[in-house]
Amino acid sequence: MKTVGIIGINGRVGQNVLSELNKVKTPIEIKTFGRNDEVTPLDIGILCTDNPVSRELAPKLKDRVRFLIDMSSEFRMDPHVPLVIPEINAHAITANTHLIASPNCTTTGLVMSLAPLRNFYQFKEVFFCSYQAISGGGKKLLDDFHTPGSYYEKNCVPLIGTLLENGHTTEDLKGLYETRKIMELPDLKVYCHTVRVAVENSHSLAVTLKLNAPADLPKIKQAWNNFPNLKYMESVYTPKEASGKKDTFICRLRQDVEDNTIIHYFVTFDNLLKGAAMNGRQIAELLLEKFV
Ligand code: 2RA
Repeated sequence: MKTVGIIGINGRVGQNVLSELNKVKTPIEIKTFGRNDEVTPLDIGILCTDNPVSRELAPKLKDRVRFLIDMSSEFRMDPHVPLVIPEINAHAITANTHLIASPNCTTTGLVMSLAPLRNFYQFKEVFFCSYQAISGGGKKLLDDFHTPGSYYEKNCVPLIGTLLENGHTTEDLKGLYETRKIMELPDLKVYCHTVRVAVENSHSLAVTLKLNAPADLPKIKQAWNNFPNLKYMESVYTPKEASGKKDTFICRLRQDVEDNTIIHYFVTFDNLLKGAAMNGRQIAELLLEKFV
């Protein structure tokens, strides 16, 4: 029996990955480990730990775990580690791959909307402003949010992650660098502004995209609807509806009033599912199908 292990089962990401792994159709034995437990040999290991723990554990697991999927941001920008969304760049994993990174949730929503259009257009520039749910900040932020008088109550806070000396935050820059890596467009101009909003679950993005040619709206909608786990909605669709669903939803597509090569649209998706645990499960399924 093929073995898939979760390392870091006691955290929220570990628990979410466990419920996702229970959906895998291929027969697998699921093993679970706390971050300090001795990990037994595995075909696939999923590290559901934060950056310092992933940094420490990944090298130690090399000899015992054939493929290691890391859910933290620790290795995402390592040029030797593929950063994978199976619908977009499954080809980045080969039989020789050992470590695979799963992307930031906000980046995931953006690239899911871009990938189906790359067959028809070149992207000149993309701008997004995020509306990120409290659940993306983990249990601590959720507890804070539910405490009366929380700063996040009835509020939106334009600072996620760490504020850097250049004025950007680590979350803003994930949107830039991870998008370039996943899309394999190292020069793509991505302008990001990330904001935490008083929404319990599901992230959203308002996106403006400049193409190399006039936008054909029906063709764009069709490309989105033909893409796996992505749906264009003709009516307004919000995080409330997206929560608990596997799909990434797009609505409000429109052409710019002055430049027909620019489109604007809104994306919403469950940050804990496609933005995290579901993507981890999909990477594991890809490995089971092709290499294990
Ligand atoms: C957030 N993108 O929403 C992050 C999750 N790691 O805070």
